Amino acid sequence: MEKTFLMVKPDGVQRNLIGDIVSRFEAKGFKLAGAKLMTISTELAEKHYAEHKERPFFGELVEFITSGPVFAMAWEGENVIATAREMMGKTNPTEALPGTIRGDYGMTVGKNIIHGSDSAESAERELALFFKAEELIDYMKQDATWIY
Ligand code: DAT
Ligand code: MG
Repeated sequence: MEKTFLMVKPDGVQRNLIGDIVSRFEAKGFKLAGAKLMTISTELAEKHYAEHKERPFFGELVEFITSGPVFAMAWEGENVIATAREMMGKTNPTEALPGTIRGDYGMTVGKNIIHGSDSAESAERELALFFKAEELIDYMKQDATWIY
């Protein structure tokens, strides 16, 4: 089953949104495969956001993501990568629709609450950056028969 990497950013943690965000993915029917509260080192932040290295906001982005604890998560389910991106809403919260996480809670692109992998390749790369293999739990949930 497909897995993605999601992360409540430092602003989401400070604004007490971990529970709400976890609830949304649980209620949708996705399965939590791993989670941890952690602080990101500059080195990890630079690796995670490597694709944006040349962008003018890269320095700010690394500073922000390392500025406080984040809640890193692995979620599993059919089409979870694309569906989680839809549930997050557009990168810029001013363009994100109501009902999405960024649309409901975000105000600026620099503090947009949540990260989510944008493709199968980035999901695999990011999950490996943030989780050891043994931190991703493979288990059955009874509700699967009522979801699929
Ligand atoms: P996403 O997080 O939706 O995948 P992205 O990968 O294009 O978006 O950018 C990564 C993060 O960088 C994004 O969540 C917030 C920040 N960012 C993107 N564009 C920005 C901009 N124009 N100014 C400031 N920060 C920006
Ligand atoms: Mg991205």
